[in-house]
Amino acid sequence: MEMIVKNEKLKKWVNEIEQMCTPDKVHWCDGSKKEYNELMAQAVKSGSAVKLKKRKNSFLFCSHPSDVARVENRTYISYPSQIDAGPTNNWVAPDELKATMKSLYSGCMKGRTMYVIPFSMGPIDSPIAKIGIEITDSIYVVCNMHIMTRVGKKVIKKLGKEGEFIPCLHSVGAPLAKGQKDVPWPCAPMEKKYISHFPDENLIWSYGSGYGGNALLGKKCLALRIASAIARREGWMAEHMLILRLTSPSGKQYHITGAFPSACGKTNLAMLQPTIDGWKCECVGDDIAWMKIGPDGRLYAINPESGFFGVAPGTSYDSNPMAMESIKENTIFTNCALTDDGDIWWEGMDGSPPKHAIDWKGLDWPTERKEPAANPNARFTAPASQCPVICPDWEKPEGVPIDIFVFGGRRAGVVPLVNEAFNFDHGVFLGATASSETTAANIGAVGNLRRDPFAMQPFCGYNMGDYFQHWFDMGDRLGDKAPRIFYVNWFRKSQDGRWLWPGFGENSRVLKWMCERIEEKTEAVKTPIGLLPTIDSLDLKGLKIDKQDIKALLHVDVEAWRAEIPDIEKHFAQFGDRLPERLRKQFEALQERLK
Ligand code: SAT
Ligand code: MN
Repeated sequence: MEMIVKNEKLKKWVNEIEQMCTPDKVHWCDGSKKEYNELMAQAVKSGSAVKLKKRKNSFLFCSHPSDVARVENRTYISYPSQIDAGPTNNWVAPDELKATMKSLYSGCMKGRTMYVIPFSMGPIDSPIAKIGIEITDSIYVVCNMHIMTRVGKKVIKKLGKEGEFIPCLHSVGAPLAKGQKDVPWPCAPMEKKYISHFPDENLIWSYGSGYGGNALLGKKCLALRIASAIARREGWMAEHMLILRLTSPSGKQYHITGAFPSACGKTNLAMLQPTIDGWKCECVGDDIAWMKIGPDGRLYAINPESGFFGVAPGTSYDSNPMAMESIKENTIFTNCALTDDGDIWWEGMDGSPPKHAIDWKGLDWPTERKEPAANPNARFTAPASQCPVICPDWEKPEGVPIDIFVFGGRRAGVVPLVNEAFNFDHGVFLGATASSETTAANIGAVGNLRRDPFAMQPFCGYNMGDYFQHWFDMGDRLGDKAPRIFYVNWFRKSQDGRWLWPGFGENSRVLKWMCERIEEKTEAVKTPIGLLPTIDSLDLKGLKIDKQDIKALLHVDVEAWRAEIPDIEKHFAQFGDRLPERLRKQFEALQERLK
């Protein structure tokens, strides 16, 4: 395969990296099916992947047990001064971090092939799209990038002679000595892993991990951490949000974006199948939204990705039929179990568990210790185009106009099912104080409560206090065309630990209420924390739910909210004088209302 590259800057950079990493070979990715098939065949031959007998053109990879999720404590935002990274990011000065990483990168691709992946985040012709070049020594990364982004010749063509690109360097950090046999999932030990960002230079350096957001650098590294910093400079938004289109029975379209932490059901919500008559939902994106103000003054969103990197466990025809349909073929599975007939399986899939399987660690399952067959952060990588409810406009270069922002998290208590902000400033306060119980998407303890502002805590590429201010600035520019803001919690539990709300398709009832709110067709009650639905204003037709449970879902427990105050205080205090005055005012107003 020959690809003509005219961009001198790109050639120079690739050359420099080759000198530093000393791979055996360099391969420029053309993005073709042929390339994908050849690389997969190689991965199968070497023992890194298994071709699934039961699923067309689909493969299973299982990682090293130490490399199963994003590593937030090894993720760095590197500016010359620490204050610009802010209190929520790990920081090392650029010179020092680069020196450390250069010594790791030196000779790190020995015995391997270096792949150069030209990719576009966003439809190639979109004015919102950006070009990245990922250099990696992992076939798994190349194949995933083929699905998650637009890759290859068309990107090189678009880049042309003078085009700008974001350089993304990745290595698994496991050079091979002469004659040394490779392992199925090469990676470096934890203390040598670095996921580093240099936002002043639009530069990403990742070392030592082959998993998900640590290695597929278009995703969290470029489309969120670097893009959020660019977006602030240029006056747009890069958010950790799903994008969906809801169409009412009368044919009116509403576009909704929703920010939820990793593994809190964004993919399920993005592919929701409404249970209420006449409403239709279509998916535009399930993880990231890039939004710019259009010529008409409204906010337009594109999905910069072209695939889904979804959490597998819990995904079933019951919970997310559209995801199940999306992964029928041409899908990469990671850390799922392998059944004896050559398919994948995970906890929470439809039907009864297999009698026997090979678990994600490669062992016979079930095990005596009753461990799960699939890792809790097991994933599927599937082309978005395979989703039966993908929105016909999902690749529209100018994006879709946003009507509603939804924030949320996983909270067993306190936070009601839904709550509307009094106004944009109050909405920014809701986003800035969003909280959630932690999940398996990050290496660390699961189930701890943490503040995850705008679901961007692990993904904001600059000082979070400045990011809050950027939200106010965008709101000011949007004025009365700003999307309305709501906060949801699908995860509230009863005293005896039962989910109060059925979730999934039934969430359409809550979205419908939001649409009726913006049409001024339905009522809300004013509470100290925001505007809540009256019991009768939620459409509960055909839903078997106890009146008491609905009451509990919509209950605002003033005592419990007062108890949140010290935690919000502590959360805000960390931003010092970078905390916008307008947020402080919102906080004071909340305390006043709770008195
Ligand atoms: O591993 S990823 O960062 O891509 C997935 C997630 O945490 O949302
Ligand atoms: Mn995510």
